[in-house]
Amino acid sequence: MAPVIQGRGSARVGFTLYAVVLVGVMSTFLDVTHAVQWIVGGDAKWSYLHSNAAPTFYNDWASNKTFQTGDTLLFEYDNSTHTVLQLATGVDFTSCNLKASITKWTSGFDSVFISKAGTYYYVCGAPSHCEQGMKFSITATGNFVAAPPGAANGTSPSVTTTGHASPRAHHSGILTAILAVSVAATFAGYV
Ligand SMILES: [Cu+2]
Repeated sequence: MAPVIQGRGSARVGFTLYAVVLVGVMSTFLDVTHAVQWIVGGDAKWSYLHSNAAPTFYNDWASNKTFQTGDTLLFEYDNSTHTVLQLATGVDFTSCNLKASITKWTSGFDSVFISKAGTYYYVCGAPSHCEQGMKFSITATGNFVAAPPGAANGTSPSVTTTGHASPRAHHSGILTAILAVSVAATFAGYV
């Protein structure tokens, strides 16, 4: 009798280890392949109307999101009215010093790939738009991620997301579900 029970116990331990390893591998895989493409401003996109109505609109949009290296910012806008400037420093950002721009985009559909961890400052280059709130900063964390071919600044992206919810949170839910099922199966003795 004892050897049988011990055998079942070993199988359970083995299955649990297998489940833990599986979840770990999947976490790594998802982390690498599911960078987020954020549509700046969500449904409002990159628009003076929204910043003018609510000067903190873009700051608010960015402030509740987690940005990581490998993510992309997609600026969609009317390029007869707006541009996108990247500013170098927080001081220039705060004072809307447009002359301090280090990069400028003007296509109206600009994809900005985040390779390195750090804080990035973006503003509109149209007169008074930055002062009116068409500005935000992000802080990205993570290891260096080389821009994939065709994803250089200002080129069209191949994938879009709404930018409303983080796909990472979604995947965490899936992983949690897998782990829960694995643990449940183990305790139910389906091994
Ligand atoms: Cu503007």
